[in-house]
Amino acid sequence: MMHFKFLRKKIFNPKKIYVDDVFLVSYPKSGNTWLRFMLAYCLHDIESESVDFHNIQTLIPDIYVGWPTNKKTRPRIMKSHEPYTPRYPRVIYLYRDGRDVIVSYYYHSIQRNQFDGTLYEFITEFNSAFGSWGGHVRGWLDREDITNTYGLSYEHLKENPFVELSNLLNFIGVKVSTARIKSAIRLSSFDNMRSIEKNKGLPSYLNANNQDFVRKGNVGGWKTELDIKALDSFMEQASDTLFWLGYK
Ligand code: PPS
Repeated sequence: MMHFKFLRKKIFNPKKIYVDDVFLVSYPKSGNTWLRFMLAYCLHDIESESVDFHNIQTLIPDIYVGWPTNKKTRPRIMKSHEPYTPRYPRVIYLYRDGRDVIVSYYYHSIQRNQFDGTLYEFITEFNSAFGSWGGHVRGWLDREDITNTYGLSYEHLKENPFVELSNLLNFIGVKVSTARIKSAIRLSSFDNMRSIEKNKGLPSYLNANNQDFVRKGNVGGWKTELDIKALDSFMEQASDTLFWLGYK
């Protein structure tokens, strides 16, 4: 039985790309929105009181929602889920433990009625428009010349956000004060983003039957979600990449 709807393949034709453009790339559900919020606070003077799920599209646009319209702000930073493409001049690649990603992606797909089976069935049957988790990570990070690519992990960001964000801003080539970085981290905490979601809501393209977008934000949540069969099946597909990235 087929448990998923075939999703339209998101082949994306970028408009004009500048040499200093930065693409914030990740496999779905790797924490991209959280990093977008932190970068938005660091790089933009936010006139309203907070970054929210509506104005983030103007600040750090998601390319599937719309190409940047603000021509003045450079470098531009844009969110993408594309599998490896040589067209992006500079890339921040955010990765997360594939076992947590697959659990998060499962709930995301269930909430959006893109899938209606079990987690095991999701792992064995789901056909993401962006390919497999392992293939995506290897495509972006396992290359000989990755000098234009800065890789960082969700787990390290959680563990040491100040150091990770400071290094990332160096890669982008912008100077941001310590106070501003600290406040970006605080304002983008899980609890704050959750209340922003509750108070200001989600745009329709993110809203999924009124389920939480800022869901759990756990490291290692997979341990209580994946049964042996589902875990074995995921490890069969992805253990080489998990171990290559240093996950246990
Ligand atoms: S998407 O739909 O691909 O853009 O999703 P993405 O933003 O990449 O990832 C969603 C997961 O990130 C969690 N999240 C956070 N974690 C930590 N801190 C903060 N502030 C935060 N905000 C969102 C979100 O809950 C999703 O993970 P899960 O495991 O489902 O909770």
